[in-house]
This record gives sequence, C-alpha cells and structure tokens, in this order.
Amino acid sequence: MKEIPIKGDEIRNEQLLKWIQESAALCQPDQVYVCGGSEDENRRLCDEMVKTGTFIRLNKEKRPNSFLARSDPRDVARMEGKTYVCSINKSDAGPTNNWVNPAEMKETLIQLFNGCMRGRTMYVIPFSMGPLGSKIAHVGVEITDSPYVVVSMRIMTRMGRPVLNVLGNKGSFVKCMHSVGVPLASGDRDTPWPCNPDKTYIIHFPEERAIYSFGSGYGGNALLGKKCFALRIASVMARDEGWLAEHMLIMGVESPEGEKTYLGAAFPSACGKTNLVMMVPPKGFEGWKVMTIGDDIAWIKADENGVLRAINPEAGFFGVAPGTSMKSNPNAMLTLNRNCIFTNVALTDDGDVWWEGMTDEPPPHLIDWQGLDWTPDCKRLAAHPNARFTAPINQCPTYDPQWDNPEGVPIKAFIFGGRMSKDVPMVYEAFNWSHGVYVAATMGSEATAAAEGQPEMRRDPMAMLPFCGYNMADYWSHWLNIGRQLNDPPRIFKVNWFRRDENGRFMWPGFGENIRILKWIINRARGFGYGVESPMGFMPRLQDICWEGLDFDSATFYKLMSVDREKAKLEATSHEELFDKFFDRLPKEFIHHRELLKSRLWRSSEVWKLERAIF
Ligand code: O2Y
Ligand code: MN
Repeated sequence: MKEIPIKGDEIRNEQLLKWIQESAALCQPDQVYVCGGSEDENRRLCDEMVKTGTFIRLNKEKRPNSFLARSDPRDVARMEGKTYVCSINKSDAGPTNNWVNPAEMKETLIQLFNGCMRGRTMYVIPFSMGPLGSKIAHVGVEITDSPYVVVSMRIMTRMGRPVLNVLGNKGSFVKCMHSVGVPLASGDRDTPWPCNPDKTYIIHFPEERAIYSFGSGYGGNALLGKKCFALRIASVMARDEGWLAEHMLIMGVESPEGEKTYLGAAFPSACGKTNLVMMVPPKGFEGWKVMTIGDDIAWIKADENGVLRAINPEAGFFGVAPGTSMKSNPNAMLTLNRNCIFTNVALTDDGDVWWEGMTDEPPPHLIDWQGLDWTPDCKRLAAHPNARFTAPINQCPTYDPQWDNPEGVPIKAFIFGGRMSKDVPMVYEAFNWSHGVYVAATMGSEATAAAEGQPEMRRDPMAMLPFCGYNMADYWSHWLNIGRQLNDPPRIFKVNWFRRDENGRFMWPGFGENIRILKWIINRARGFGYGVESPMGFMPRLQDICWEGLDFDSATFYKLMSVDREKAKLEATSHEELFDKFFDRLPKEFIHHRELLKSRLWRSSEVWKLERAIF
C-alpha cells in the first residue's frame, strides 16, 4: 500500500496517530494535513477555495476577510431523516431516534468511506468544545476532506495546536469522521460544493463516543463539533458523568446596579434564540445590559458548592441570515462586519451580501444563492430561507468576557419556550424543579402542517427532540436526578412570546420588550418577585411587571396570560400520548405531575373564577 504523507502539525498522541493512520488507509486521500489553526494556514485555505470556486471573496472594504459559499441546492439543511443513533441496544436510542444495529452500520460505513477521499486532502482538525483546559470542556478531533469545514470549525470552535497541547500524549478525544463522499479520479475536475445527497448518513456511536458523517458538507451535518458532538454525544457523556448538555442559549442580564444574573434558555429551532441573547433593552430599561455567552448550546455542571455552572462549548454563531437586520437584531448585524463566512445568501453588485429582511427595499439587482441573476420582480427568493452566517462570538458587541471563563457562569434560572399562537400563557414559573422538568418535557411548538396550512403543535421536549443522543425518558430521569443533588436548584420558567389575537396579530411586541418578562423571572429566581398561584404555576399580575417606557394595554396583558380551562384540560390529557411512547422508562414523577395538573384544572369553576379575580 502506498505511503500517505502526513503534513502540518506534529501529532504526539498515540491514540490519535493510530486513528489518523487507520483513517488514511481506509479513505486513501492524496495527503493528510494536521491543522495548527494559524492565521497563515486559514488564509491559504481560503485563497485555495477562492481559486476552486468554493468561496467568493467579498468586498474587502465592506466585509473584510469574509467569504460567500453557495452550496449544492440538494445540500442546504440539517437532515434528521438521515441521522442515526447506533447504540448497542435499540431501546437506549429510544423511540425518537433512528437506530440501526452498530455492527451492521459499521459494515455500511466501511463501504462508504473506502477510498472516499481519493484525489483530496484529508484534514485533521483538533478542537476543544469549551475553554481550553476547562473541567467542563472536552476535546474532539474531526477528520474531513472539506476545506470549508476546516475554516468553519476554526470559527465555531477553539481549534489547532493549543488543543493538541491540551490533549497531550495520552488524552482522549471524541472521534468525528467526515467526508463529502465524492472521490476524485485523476484528471477529474472538482465542483465548488461536492456532496453526495443519495448516500448521506450522519451516524453516532454513543458508547464509543464516535461520529461518522458522509455525503453532506452543510452545517450541523458537517461541522461535527456542533449538534453531533456538543449535543448528541455530549448528552450521553453528561448522562454517564452527571452533568447536562443542552440546546440552550446562555445570557447574562445586568441591572443598572451592576447585579448580573445568568440564565439558560431552551427554544426549538427558529424561535428567536439569537435575537433574545443579543437583545437591545428598550426605553425604560436604560442602564440594563444583556450579555451573550452563547446562542445555541450549553454544557452545565454542578461545582463543589452545588451551583450549576454553564459554558458555551462553541466559539462562533451559525445563525440564520434571512430576517436579520439592523432593526430586528443590530448586534448580530454588527457581529457580521468582518471575518465571516456566509452560505447561500445573495451577492450584491458591489461584492457584499444581502438576504430577505435585511433592508426594507431590496437592491435592484443581485446574484441569488444559486448564482443566478435576480431582480425584485423575479418572484424567487434571493437567499435560501436556511442561508447562514458563521461568525466569531467575540465580535458580538454584547459578547460577555466570561464566555472564556473555564469555570463557567452560575445559572440562576432555566427558561423553556416554544412558538404557540394560542392557549399557552406568556410566562409562568413551575412550582418546583420536578414540576419544571415536567413542563419542559411536555413543551411544544407550532409548525405548519404542509397539507392543510394549519399550524399544528409538535412536542419538542426541552427543545432536544432532534438532539438527544439517548432515550428521552432516561433523559428526563437524568434531569430529575440532577435537581435532587442541588441544594437550591435554579427556578424553571415557561415562556411564549408568540401568542396572536383573533386577527392573527402578535399580542406581544417581543424583541427588546422581552426584558420586562426576564426582569420578573430574575426577581423570582432571586427569591423576591411577586407571583400568584394558578393551575399552571406561578404567574405575574399586571403590577408585577415593570412597564416603564411602554404603554401596554392591561386587557391585552390579561389575554396574553389567560388560560382556557377546557383547552388546558385537553392539553393535559394529551400528555398521555407523548408518555405512552416512553411507557417502559417514563419517570414515575411524571404520572403524579399529570394527575396533579388535572386535579388543579378540574377544580370547581368557582375556584377558577376567584383565581381570575386576582388578575
Ligand atoms: O445545523 C444546521 O445545519 C442548521 S440547524 C441549526 C443551526 C444552528 C443552530 N441551531 C440549529 C437548530 O436546528 O437548532
Ligand atoms: Mn439550535
């Protein structure tokens, strides 16, 4: 067999060297390159991608050191249908994950990866999820044949030589193997975005802490530190080691008096997490600051005093571009001024980027995300709806320097939210930790059913449905266990910013005004905010929310907070449908919480009227 040269940084870790050699023998690349992560290396890779057409360099004055990539139109999103959790026992993957027997899946993998990197370079990317050397952080190594993945991982993680130093000779790491799945025969011309949509697989072996991804070069399918490692594999590590890996933003809210409170908040995809975590406080909240630790993923561990401390394992944002503007999220826009990668957005005539919602008026001419001429009357979208920016967190004006603190930040409250146009009140607090876990486990969000165009509620427990690497019922038990070990567990809240009136209009302005609700949450979490008991949990009255600077109609507030008892009964009854899926492993506490919720809702309507009178 021919000797494959290994270039770049020296590898001293025996296990890593062995894995690289085995992978090279299987994938048969022309060469292996170990990434050190330097500026020079990054520049060289970007220049090469400009030459091959993968990257278009953007206007150097308007968007320095930034690039546009256009993916293959068949490779534009995360692919849940092609994502597998191959635990040894099927029941450990649970009813919500695709499962194949790991031995069988490995046979498929060997066939797929055999020779898949011919004609290409195999890059080795050492990366740390979390601050280097933090007790909460973990190291991964991604092997890939995509230079787009290398430069994206350099933004999204702490990557390169310093990570090899942390790993040392004997340290262990999560194996992340990726190929676009398009080998090149000699003389073949490459395409700007090679991918293999007919053979795409995103596979997790939780017991081995290993990930194999084939066929896609896009986002979470290819940047394996993100959803695959930081959520699916890390959730299993967290279960085994007694911590939490969550689909949560982490934000700090600082009062004018300088008191800072950190919150973790979980929302399903497309519920405005990026807007919340970079919020600009509105009129009436002068002197308040919102600071950003992370917009997507939190790793959370109890310290020696029993305080839950969180780190953001990532170092960048992989955010949705369409809809982002100086009006909706100025801090995101300012983050994107330099050193960014844009994928599937439109290109302006002066070499800048544009997407739907960026400006009120579109430019008169663009090149769209597929490389075609675009004018406002052409009836096509200029940017793909899932077009993305990849940007370093430390460029964000609301960036919190604590982001890099290896100790993490102390979490005072957890917030769970969804997008519900009706029936779910704007905010309430769970009665206690185990009730909060129940509330989070039964949460859902509206998605438009393709057939009827009617919104339907899809349950998405803790916003983790696509990301939990094991049986969700065990995950709920794990959450319950974590709470049992804490002296003063964070309070748990449920929010819904998306309620609409009879005319379909949003009743709550959202964006910066959400800080009014956060202020109530923070006060409650610190033990001095007022709240009244309702069947759902504790709720604020009108006078418990700070309205300074906003003229908000009290009747609308009560509507936002109202619960229709009959609908709430139906909702409580329907929890059974979810629980039935997990019957064999469902935590027994959930049965009790459901019965308690029902008994609170089924109390005589006289009592309910009294409760309503409080509002
Ligand atoms: O991973 C992708 O390719 C797109 S989905 C995504 C990207 C960044 C953050 N969150 C998500 C998500 O689906 O939750
Ligand atoms: Mn996400």
